[in-house]
Amino acid sequence: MKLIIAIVNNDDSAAVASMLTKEKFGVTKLSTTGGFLMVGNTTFLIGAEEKDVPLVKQIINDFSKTRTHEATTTSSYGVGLRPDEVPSEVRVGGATVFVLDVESMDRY
Ligand code: 2BA
Repeated sequence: MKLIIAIVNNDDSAAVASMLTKEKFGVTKLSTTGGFLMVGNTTFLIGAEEKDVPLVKQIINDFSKTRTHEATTTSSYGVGLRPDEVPSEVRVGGATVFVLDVESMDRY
């Protein structure tokens, strides 16, 4: 079994969750914040059999769009916009996906 951790743009999270659950995958959604831009994103935890990992990745890929986001030189410090700052565009996502081995999964 594998644990898929997928960080997805908030705007795509409803469609990703909907398609994954439609395909009968178990999904947990966490509200998270990117450490660089300090804006909200969504992290999915998905426990799946190894044979199903390509389908899970495909769904995430199909429903996660790449976007540009305005960042500032202080974005990475989480201190927000200052009046003298020059914003610049940062390319974000589709999705960032990790696949981990799972030793066991139990429901009590
Ligand atoms: P953020 O950390 O807010 O990063 C948003 C975007 O800013 C990134 O898009 C990337 O284009 C840029 N960026 C991030 N760190 C940077 C840095 N140190 N210098 C310059 N530009 C930087 P993505 O790569 O698509 O990442 C989207 C979100 O996925 C991230 O939001 C973070 O929440 C997560 N993420 C990405 N890589 C990760 C990793 N290796 N480990 C954990 N989470 C990760």
